[in-house]
Amino acid sequence: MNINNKIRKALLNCEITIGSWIQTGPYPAIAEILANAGYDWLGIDCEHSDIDVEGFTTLARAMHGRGAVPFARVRENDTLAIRQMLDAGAQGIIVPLVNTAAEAKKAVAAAKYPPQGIRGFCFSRMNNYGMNFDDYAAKANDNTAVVVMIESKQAVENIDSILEVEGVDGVFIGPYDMSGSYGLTGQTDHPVIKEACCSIVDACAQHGKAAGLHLVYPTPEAIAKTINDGFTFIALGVDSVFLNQASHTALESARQTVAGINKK
Ligand code: 3PY
Ligand code: MG
Repeated sequence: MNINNKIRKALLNCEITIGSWIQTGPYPAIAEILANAGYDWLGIDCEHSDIDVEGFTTLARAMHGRGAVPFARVRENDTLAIRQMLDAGAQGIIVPLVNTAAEAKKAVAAAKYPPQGIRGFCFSRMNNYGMNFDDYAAKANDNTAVVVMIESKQAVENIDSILEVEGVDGVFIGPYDMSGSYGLTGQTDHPVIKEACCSIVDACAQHGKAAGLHLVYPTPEAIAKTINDGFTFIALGVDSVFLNQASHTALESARQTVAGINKK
């Protein structure tokens, strides 16, 4: 295997990588800002946003040459959705709501060319519109990362069989869907959810596969805990959350200062 994709290599070696998440839309400045910040990878969310294939392509172009590897969180576990994102420039896919080994196999098959899978061959952005067809076709399976999302009680129950699927490079926990599936919507710190997350990390360690977590609110304490717990594929924040928090904090501090001046 000759792997050039630094994030797939890190996933297979269970080495820590730090990514972030784009959800606001297909705005190239956001991709440039986050890539320039130095994140190892960026998850472009095509499940919970209006980012379509064209939007993904725009963001992947903005990231090009800036070091951050583009991952697509595809809109669903769908063969065409996965194929189109890979053709557009995704070097990894993050597949939501994978609950069974059969669903994990379907995701891997969509992402890999025959004989390993059923990805269709064609000229696309990824092979420089056909100019690098042979080279890309020969190396793509080794260089395409497949991460499946574990975000339901059913997936937690099936974690061993999901991790046994060849071609699953790692898993990524969606804490919000996970909490919802246990009837604890939004309570991502609830002991039941924490226990589920621990059982996933343990299973990953047993199967030698990478465990990932989306830290939507990446406080220093949460980051330290995530790393100490054994997660290696870590997404920090969401572009919208960064903007929300920084804008609210700045305004709040200005309002307090003005109130202090007016009191005098
Ligand atoms: C979730 O929390 O369900 C997510 O999908 C976050 O990425
Ligand atoms: Mg989710």
